[in-house]
Amino acid sequence: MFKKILIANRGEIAVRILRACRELGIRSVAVYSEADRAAMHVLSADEAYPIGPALATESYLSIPKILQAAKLSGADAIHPGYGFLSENAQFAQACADARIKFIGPTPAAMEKLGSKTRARQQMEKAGIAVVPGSSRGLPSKEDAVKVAAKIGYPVMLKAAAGGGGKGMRLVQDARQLPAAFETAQSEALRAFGDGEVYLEKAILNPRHIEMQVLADEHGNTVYLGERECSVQRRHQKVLEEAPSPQVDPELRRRMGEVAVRVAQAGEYSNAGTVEFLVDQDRNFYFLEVNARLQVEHPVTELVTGLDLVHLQIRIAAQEKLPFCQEDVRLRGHAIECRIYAEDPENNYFPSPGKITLLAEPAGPGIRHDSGIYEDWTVPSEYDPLLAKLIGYGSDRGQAVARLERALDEYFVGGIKTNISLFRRILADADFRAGRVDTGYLERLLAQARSNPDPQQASVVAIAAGLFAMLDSRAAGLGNGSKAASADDSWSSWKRAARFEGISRTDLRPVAGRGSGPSTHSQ
Ligand code: MV4
Repeated sequence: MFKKILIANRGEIAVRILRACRELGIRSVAVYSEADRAAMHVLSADEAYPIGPALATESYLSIPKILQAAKLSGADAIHPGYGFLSENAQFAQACADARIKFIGPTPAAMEKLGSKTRARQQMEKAGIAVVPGSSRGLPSKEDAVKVAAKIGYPVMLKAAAGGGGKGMRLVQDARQLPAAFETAQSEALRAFGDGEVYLEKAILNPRHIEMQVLADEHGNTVYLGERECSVQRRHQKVLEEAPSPQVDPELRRRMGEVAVRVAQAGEYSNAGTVEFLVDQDRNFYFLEVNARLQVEHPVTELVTGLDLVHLQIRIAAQEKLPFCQEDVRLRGHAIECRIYAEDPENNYFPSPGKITLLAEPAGPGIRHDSGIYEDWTVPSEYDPLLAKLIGYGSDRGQAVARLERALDEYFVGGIKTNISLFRRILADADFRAGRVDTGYLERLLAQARSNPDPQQASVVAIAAGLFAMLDSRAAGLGNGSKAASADDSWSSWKRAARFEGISRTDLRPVAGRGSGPSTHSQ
């Protein structure tokens, strides 16, 4: 087993991986940019090394800087997390050259699956259903028009080097195609340094369902069930759940078996995700492989009872999978809310800044994977994901109820967050019925725009009144206690206000205030 692992990442995922290292008795090494000196992952690691300026290309994305920190610290393995260098085959190769184990698939597998046209060719050879389309780069717009006529409109123009919707274009008819081809090609060249584009038939209102796979370095591959990821906006996932309310055991088995064949065709090892598009008739098509641990991995952990990061580390240490497919059992239901520093009032624009107040949810069936703490300043340089709130229950209804309860306990002060969005989603009839596709969230938000919350103005007025009262109480004027007995529906505002008032005046929130220390020990 490894003695020391360097985590080439930041934020909540770095903290998640550090915890796994601690549990396995492995020393952990954090790396940090100038913007992250005081970040949570730096505070919780055994050791931490600075790797340069805030700009990611000069720190978290710099292969030489990361490898230098690995050598200085004597780490024998690197966990890349997600994003940054996690799917960079060159980085995986550079680790191998430096005799440091990269915790992930081999550079060859990453290369094979990194190009979408290459991946499609592999899968076609293995007899796996891909979305109908071309599996080679299109040399010219004339070729594109020819191929599109054969596939039938509407079509999707995609960059071979793209992924996650970047460089993708929906084309309705032949007249639009030449111009779309030109822009897609130059965009792809600029964004990925590779202008290769190809065509797929467009699947309308698809659902995005992905299958978790795990493969050891001895040829054993299993699937761990699916995640429903359709609740997203502009290719940013917002909420994910396992299992998908739209997948029955038979469909799960078929998708799982295809996902295992995809992994085997790609000579894949370690943890990976096979993405599918599912159409309105429940046909599913292979889309791409995400060759990394994903943000939403906790929902799979909760319904399988497995620790994916432990397993990644054990696989990288050449251990065999400690179970087989028949041993994998799904139990209960888990839903993850991605908590972002974003302003719901300003089109969910990033909202970094200092966290002046933080009340974190806990309790039965709640997992909170976070990379933040009170008084820390969320830097503006990186993805604004703050934390993930995951609710687990014996069924979907209980998972939803626990999440709603936890959202009421949750308060982040000083910055804007998207927490309110989850109250809306969890209360929505379509969501509760499991009727979600990739257009779901845009529809919900459009509905909210044309139909704003009539209580919003009252919430603002009540909050302003409350804070004014608490301020006067803190200053020793008047009696603010009456303010706290407003309508029940503002309970989290009341709690936050009370909390803030108490911390400001340094009183303790216990009964028998002023009568000496409490004798309770639980
Ligand atoms: C598609 C598609 C429809 N037809 N491909 C977007 C992200 C990338 N991984 C693939 N994406 C799509 N590919 C064909 N042939 C629709 C999408 C798509 C989508 C996919 C997954 C999750 C959200 C999405 C939102 C819009 C479009």
